Amino acid sequence: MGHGAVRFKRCCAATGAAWVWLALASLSGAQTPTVKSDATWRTTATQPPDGWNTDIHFDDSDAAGWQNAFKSPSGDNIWYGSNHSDQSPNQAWFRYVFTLNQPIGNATGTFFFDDNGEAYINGRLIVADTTPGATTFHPTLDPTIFNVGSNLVAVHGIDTIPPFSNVAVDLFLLMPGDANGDGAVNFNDLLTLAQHYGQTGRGWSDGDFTGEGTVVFADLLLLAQHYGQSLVAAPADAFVNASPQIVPEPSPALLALPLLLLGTNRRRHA
Ligand SMILES: [Ca+2]
Ligand SMILES: [Ca+2]
Ligand SMILES: [Ca+2]
Ligand SMILES: [Ca+2]
Repeated sequence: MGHGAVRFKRCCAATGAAWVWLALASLSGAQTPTVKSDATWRTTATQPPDGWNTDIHFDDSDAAGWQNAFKSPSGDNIWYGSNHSDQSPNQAWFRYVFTLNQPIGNATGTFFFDDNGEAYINGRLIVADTTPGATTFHPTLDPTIFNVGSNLVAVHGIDTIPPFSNVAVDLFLLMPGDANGDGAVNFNDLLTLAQHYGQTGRGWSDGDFTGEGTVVFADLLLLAQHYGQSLVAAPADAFVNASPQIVPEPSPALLALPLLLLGTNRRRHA
Protein backbone atom coordinates (compact mmCIF):
# COMPACT_ATOMS: atom_id res chain seq x y z
CA MET A 1 0.00 0.00 0.00
CA GLY A 2 1.57 3.28 -1.13
CA HIS A 3 1.40 6.74 0.37
CA GLY A 4 -1.42 7.57 -2.00
CA ALA A 5 -3.69 4.94 -0.47
CA VAL A 6 -2.85 6.09 3.06
CA ARG A 7 -3.63 9.65 2.09
CA PHE A 8 -6.90 8.51 0.50
CA LYS A 9 -7.95 6.67 3.66
CA ARG A 10 -7.15 9.67 5.86
CA CYS A 11 -8.99 12.01 3.54
CA CYS A 12 -12.10 9.86 3.45
CA ALA A 13 -12.12 9.18 7.18
CA ALA A 14 -12.13 12.94 7.73
CA THR A 15 -14.87 13.44 5.16
CA GLY A 16 -16.88 10.65 6.73
CA ALA A 17 -16.58 12.29 10.15
CA ALA A 18 -17.75 15.57 8.66
CA TRP A 19 -20.81 13.86 7.16
CA VAL A 20 -21.63 12.18 10.48
CA TRP A 21 -21.33 15.55 12.19
CA LEU A 22 -23.59 17.17 9.59
CA ALA A 23 -26.15 14.38 9.95
CA LEU A 24 -26.15 14.70 13.74
CA ALA A 25 -26.40 18.48 13.50
CA SER A 26 -29.52 18.18 11.34
CA LEU A 27 -31.03 15.46 13.57
CA SER A 28 -30.47 17.50 16.73
CA GLY A 29 -32.51 20.37 15.32
CA ALA A 30 -29.59 22.70 14.65
CA GLN A 31 -31.80 24.65 12.27
CA THR A 32 -31.71 28.38 13.03
CA PRO A 33 -34.98 29.68 14.45
CA THR A 34 -36.94 31.85 12.02
CA VAL A 35 -38.37 33.80 14.96
CA LYS A 36 -37.05 33.83 18.53
CA SER A 37 -37.82 35.71 21.72
CA ASP A 38 -35.38 38.53 22.55
CA ALA A 39 -35.18 42.06 24.00
CA THR A 40 -37.19 43.52 21.09
CA TRP A 41 -40.35 41.76 22.33
CA ARG A 42 -42.84 43.99 24.14
CA THR A 43 -43.91 43.20 27.69
CA THR A 44 -46.14 44.44 30.49
CA ALA A 45 -46.67 43.28 34.07
CA THR A 46 -50.26 44.59 34.23
CA GLN A 47 -53.09 42.38 32.95
CA PRO A 48 -53.74 43.89 29.48
CA PRO A 49 -57.24 44.47 28.03
CA ASP A 50 -58.82 42.12 25.45
CA GLY A 51 -57.00 42.00 22.15
CA TRP A 52 -53.44 41.79 23.48
CA ASN A 53 -53.15 38.20 22.18
CA THR A 54 -55.37 38.45 19.07
CA ASP A 55 -54.99 41.93 17.57
CA ILE A 56 -51.86 42.65 15.54
CA HIS A 57 -52.59 46.38 15.88
CA PHE A 58 -53.09 46.31 19.67
CA ASP A 59 -51.34 49.28 21.33
CA ASP A 60 -48.24 47.95 23.12
CA SER A 61 -46.43 51.30 23.12
CA ASP A 62 -44.57 52.79 26.09
CA ALA A 63 -47.51 55.17 26.51
CA ALA A 64 -49.82 52.16 26.91
CA GLY A 65 -47.61 50.81 29.71
CA TRP A 66 -45.52 48.33 27.72
CA GLN A 67 -41.73 48.14 27.49
CA ASN A 68 -39.01 46.02 25.91
CA ALA A 69 -38.41 42.64 27.51
CA PHE A 70 -35.41 41.75 29.65
CA LYS A 71 -33.27 39.19 27.81
CA SER A 72 -31.81 36.56 30.13
CA PRO A 73 -28.12 35.69 29.67
CA SER A 74 -29.05 32.09 28.73
CA GLY A 75 -30.88 30.87 25.64
CA ASP A 76 -33.76 32.89 24.20
CA ASN A 77 -35.30 33.46 27.64
CA ILE A 78 -37.05 36.73 28.40
CA TRP A 79 -39.10 38.25 31.22
CA TYR A 80 -40.27 41.60 32.55
CA GLY A 81 -37.44 43.62 34.16
CA SER A 82 -35.29 40.72 35.39
CA ASN A 83 -35.07 36.93 35.22
CA HIS A 84 -34.89 36.68 39.03
CA SER A 85 -38.17 35.90 40.74
CA ASP A 86 -37.39 38.24 43.65
CA GLN A 87 -36.72 41.19 41.28
CA SER A 88 -39.61 40.76 38.86
CA PRO A 89 -43.41 40.32 38.78
CA ASN A 90 -44.85 36.81 38.99
CA GLN A 91 -46.88 37.40 35.82
CA ALA A 92 -45.86 39.01 32.53
CA TRP A 93 -47.44 39.39 29.08
CA PHE A 94 -45.41 39.48 25.85
CA ARG A 95 -46.10 40.47 22.23
CA TYR A 96 -44.04 40.29 19.05
CA VAL A 97 -45.28 41.28 15.59
CA PHE A 98 -43.26 40.09 12.60
CA THR A 99 -43.75 39.84 8.87
CA LEU A 100 -43.27 36.95 6.46
CA ASN A 101 -42.68 37.45 2.73
CA GLN A 102 -43.63 33.86 1.78
CA PRO A 103 -46.33 31.34 2.72
CA ILE A 104 -45.31 28.68 5.25
CA GLY A 105 -45.46 24.98 4.39
CA ASN A 106 -43.85 23.42 7.47
CA ALA A 107 -43.78 24.81 11.01
CA THR A 108 -42.58 23.64 14.41
CA GLY A 109 -41.93 25.53 17.61
CA THR A 110 -40.26 25.37 21.00
CA PHE A 111 -42.12 26.99 23.89
CA PHE A 112 -40.52 27.20 27.34
CA PHE A 113 -42.22 28.37 30.52
CA ASP A 114 -40.60 28.97 33.92
CA ASP A 115 -43.01 28.16 35.17
CA ASN A 116 -46.43 28.19 33.44
CA GLY A 117 -48.53 30.16 30.98
CA GLU A 118 -50.02 30.23 27.49
CA ALA A 119 -48.71 30.99 24.00
CA TYR A 120 -50.78 32.22 21.04
CA ILE A 121 -49.99 32.66 17.36
CA ASN A 122 -52.31 34.96 15.42
CA GLY A 123 -54.90 34.59 18.18
CA ARG A 124 -54.85 30.78 18.33
CA LEU A 125 -53.91 29.07 21.56
CA ILE A 126 -50.84 26.93 20.78
CA VAL A 127 -49.70 25.83 24.24
CA ALA A 128 -51.20 26.04 27.73
CA ASP A 129 -48.76 25.00 30.45
CA THR A 130 -50.24 24.07 33.82
CA THR A 131 -47.56 21.52 34.72
CA PRO A 132 -45.81 22.58 37.94
CA GLY A 133 -42.27 23.86 37.45
CA ALA A 134 -40.45 24.77 34.25
CA THR A 135 -41.80 23.02 31.15
CA THR A 136 -40.75 22.89 27.48
CA PHE A 137 -43.03 22.01 24.55
CA HIS A 138 -42.09 21.10 20.96
CA PRO A 139 -45.37 21.21 19.01
CA THR A 140 -45.78 20.74 15.27
CA LEU A 141 -47.73 23.79 14.09
CA ASP A 142 -50.42 24.10 11.43
CA PRO A 143 -48.51 26.06 8.75
CA THR A 144 -51.74 27.72 7.54
CA ILE A 145 -52.01 29.79 10.73
CA PHE A 146 -49.16 31.98 9.44
CA ASN A 147 -49.86 34.95 7.14
CA VAL A 148 -47.89 36.41 4.30
CA GLY A 149 -47.57 39.86 5.87
CA SER A 150 -48.03 40.54 9.60
CA ASN A 151 -48.11 37.86 12.32
CA LEU A 152 -48.45 38.05 16.10
CA VAL A 153 -46.88 35.86 18.78
CA ALA A 154 -48.33 36.52 22.25
CA VAL A 155 -47.26 34.83 25.48
CA HIS A 156 -48.58 35.00 29.02
CA GLY A 157 -46.00 33.88 31.59
CA ILE A 158 -46.66 32.85 35.20
CA ASP A 159 -43.79 32.36 37.66
CA THR A 160 -44.73 30.09 40.57
CA ILE A 161 -41.40 28.73 41.81
CA PRO A 162 -38.27 30.88 42.52
CA PRO A 163 -35.50 31.61 41.77
CA PHE A 164 -36.13 32.23 38.03
CA SER A 165 -38.86 33.72 35.86
CA ASN A 166 -38.58 33.09 32.12
CA VAL A 167 -40.43 32.32 28.92
CA ALA A 168 -38.85 31.48 25.56
CA VAL A 169 -40.20 30.98 22.04
CA ASP A 170 -38.46 29.60 18.94
CA LEU A 171 -40.36 29.18 15.68
CA PHE A 172 -38.91 27.08 12.85
CA LEU A 173 -40.72 28.00 9.63
CA LEU A 174 -40.12 26.63 6.14
CA MET A 175 -41.52 27.84 2.83
CA PRO A 176 -42.84 25.23 0.37
CA GLY A 177 -40.00 23.74 -1.64
CA ASP A 178 -37.28 24.24 1.00
CA ALA A 179 -36.47 20.57 1.54
CA ASN A 180 -33.16 21.13 3.35
CA GLY A 181 -34.50 23.92 5.59
CA ASP A 182 -31.86 26.54 4.78
CA GLY A 183 -34.41 29.29 4.12
CA ALA A 184 -34.11 29.28 0.31
CA VAL A 185 -35.53 27.20 -2.53
CA ASN A 186 -32.84 26.38 -5.04
CA PHE A 187 -31.11 23.64 -7.00
CA ASN A 188 -30.19 21.61 -3.89
CA ASP A 189 -33.88 21.26 -3.02
CA LEU A 190 -34.76 20.41 -6.61
CA LEU A 191 -32.08 17.73 -6.70
CA THR A 192 -33.43 16.19 -3.47
CA LEU A 193 -36.97 16.14 -4.87
CA ALA A 194 -35.78 14.65 -8.16
CA GLN A 195 -33.90 11.88 -6.32
CA HIS A 196 -37.09 10.84 -4.50
CA TYR A 197 -39.58 11.54 -7.27
CA GLY A 198 -42.32 8.90 -7.40
CA GLN A 199 -41.35 7.36 -4.06
CA THR A 200 -43.76 6.74 -1.17
CA GLY A 201 -43.14 6.86 2.58
CA ARG A 202 -41.25 10.15 2.24
CA GLY A 203 -41.20 13.33 4.31
CA TRP A 204 -40.60 17.05 3.90
CA SER A 205 -36.80 16.67 3.73
CA ASP A 206 -37.22 14.28 0.76
CA GLY A 207 -39.41 16.68 -1.23
CA ASP A 208 -42.91 15.76 -0.01
CA PHE A 209 -44.20 19.28 0.57
CA THR A 210 -47.90 18.31 0.44
CA GLY A 211 -47.59 15.94 3.41
CA GLU A 212 -49.28 12.81 2.03
CA GLY A 213 -45.97 10.91 1.98
CA THR A 214 -45.41 10.66 -1.79
CA VAL A 215 -43.16 12.87 -3.92
CA VAL A 216 -45.27 13.75 -6.94
CA PHE A 217 -45.96 16.51 -9.45
CA ALA A 218 -47.85 18.63 -6.88
CA ASP A 219 -44.64 18.79 -4.81
CA LEU A 220 -42.60 19.76 -7.87
CA LEU A 221 -45.14 22.45 -8.66
CA LEU A 222 -44.81 23.95 -5.16
CA LEU A 223 -41.04 23.94 -5.48
CA ALA A 224 -41.24 25.51 -8.95
CA GLN A 225 -43.54 28.28 -7.68
CA HIS A 226 -40.96 29.29 -5.07
CA TYR A 227 -37.78 28.51 -7.00
CA GLY A 228 -35.09 31.15 -6.47
CA GLN A 229 -36.91 32.74 -3.53
CA SER A 230 -35.96 33.05 0.15
CA LEU A 231 -38.03 33.27 3.33
CA VAL A 232 -37.59 36.57 5.17
CA ALA A 233 -39.01 37.07 8.67
CA ALA A 234 -38.61 40.67 9.79
CA PRO A 235 -39.69 42.80 12.75
CA ALA A 236 -42.89 44.60 11.76
CA ASP A 237 -41.41 48.09 12.00
CA ALA A 238 -38.51 47.25 9.71
CA PHE A 239 -40.93 45.79 7.20
CA VAL A 240 -43.19 48.84 7.23
CA ASN A 241 -40.19 51.04 6.42
CA ALA A 242 -38.82 48.76 3.72
CA SER A 243 -39.47 49.09 0.00
CA PRO A 244 -42.49 47.25 -1.37
CA GLN A 245 -41.77 43.61 -2.11
CA ILE A 246 -41.18 42.89 -5.76
CA VAL A 247 -42.48 39.51 -6.87
CA PRO A 248 -39.83 38.01 -9.15
CA GLU A 249 -40.72 36.62 -12.55
CA PRO A 250 -40.46 32.82 -12.78
CA SER A 251 -36.80 31.94 -13.16
CA PRO A 252 -35.51 30.57 -16.46
CA ALA A 253 -34.24 27.68 -14.33
CA LEU A 254 -37.85 26.50 -14.07
CA LEU A 255 -37.78 25.65 -17.76
CA ALA A 256 -35.09 23.08 -16.96
CA LEU A 257 -37.10 21.33 -14.22
CA PRO A 258 -38.75 18.62 -16.35
CA LEU A 259 -35.47 17.94 -18.14
CA LEU A 260 -33.61 17.52 -14.85
CA LEU A 261 -36.29 15.21 -13.55
CA LEU A 262 -36.15 13.08 -16.69
CA GLY A 263 -32.37 12.93 -16.49
CA THR A 264 -32.41 11.79 -12.86
CA ASN A 265 -34.99 9.07 -13.51
CA ARG A 266 -33.08 7.82 -16.56
CA ARG A 267 -29.90 7.51 -14.51
CA ARG A 268 -31.70 5.64 -11.76
CA HIS A 269 -33.32 3.15 -14.15
CA ALA A 270 -30.23 2.71 -16.32
CA1 LIG B 1 -44.85 24.46 33.82
CA1 LIG C 1 -39.74 29.98 38.25
CA1 LIG D 1 -33.32 25.00 0.62
CA1 LIG E 1 -46.48 14.95 -1.82
